[in-house]
Amino acid sequence: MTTRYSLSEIRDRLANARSVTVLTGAGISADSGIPTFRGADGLWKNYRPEELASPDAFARNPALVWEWYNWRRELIAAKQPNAAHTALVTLEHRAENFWLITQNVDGLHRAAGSRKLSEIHGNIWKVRCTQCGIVEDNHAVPIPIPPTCSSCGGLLRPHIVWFGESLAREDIERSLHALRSCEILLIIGTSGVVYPAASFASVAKEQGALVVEVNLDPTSHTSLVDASFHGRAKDLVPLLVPG
Ligand code: BV8
Ligand code: ZN
Repeated sequence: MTTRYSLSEIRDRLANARSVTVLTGAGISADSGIPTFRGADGLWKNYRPEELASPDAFARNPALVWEWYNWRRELIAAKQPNAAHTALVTLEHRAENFWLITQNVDGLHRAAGSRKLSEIHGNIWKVRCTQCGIVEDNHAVPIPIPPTCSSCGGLLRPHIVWFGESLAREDIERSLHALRSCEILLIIGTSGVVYPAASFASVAKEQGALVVEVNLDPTSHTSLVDASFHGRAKDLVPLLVPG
């Protein structure tokens, strides 16, 4: 653990902060049994991202991409939020200004009760029609392949931001507002590899926020943060935000 602040100092700062922003990645859901992207049990282990999480891959072979998402939907459907997700809901209710930016598409923050959030990479439980653009919730496990739009018959795709695709403008604007106005940015369970989310820590740092990281290992953020706590999110986040 490399930090200039003790865990209890950060806990007290979080308890008294008027405005808190949180950025999460796959590591917060690892404790719910969902594999991360780049770890030893990583989702990408058996595939290369460009093979599946890209518009070209989907154009080339939509059935293969849907098979991968069906496998993930089936895996996620059986998982529950963990104590770290729940602690962030407590923080959302406690802090006057709170916003959660998640890179995760698993929907566990929403399932835990988070409402002030941007799912900047989309949500695996939403589908979007490639023809008429309609976005719908879809919880079918498995979803029949190839899935078609109920209103126009067009091919449905996951409502997820793939590599090479831009994030939704309102998500970027809402995230930047939260990063530029927070007193504390808490970064939980992300390797800090994927842009533009990987640049969010410096946006907060530039305006003088206290930046705190919770991760199993050092990451690309570690050199920049004011406090870095190494351990499992489900163990550390409830210590930072006692119920
Ligand atoms: C875009 C959907 C504009 C798929 C995902 C510079 C600027 C802009 C873009 C780029 C740029 N450089 C490169 C790019 C392109 C690209 C990019 O960033 N590539 C990377 C690989 C270099 N970015 C994009 O394409 C983005 N689009 O910027 O639009 C544009 C348009 C055209 C051309 C250029 C730019 C879109 C990015 C979104 C991609 N979609 N997901 C799907 O999920 O099906 S990304 C994917 O990675 C997931 O969403 C995931 O959330 C995300 C980040 O990964 P992490 O969450 O950090 O997960 P990871 O496994 O890496 O790490 C887990 C961490 O948890 C580890 O640190 C581990 O130690 C820790 N951990 C594990 N267990 C625990 C734990 N911590 C605590 N407790 C535990 N128990
Ligand atoms: Zn349609």
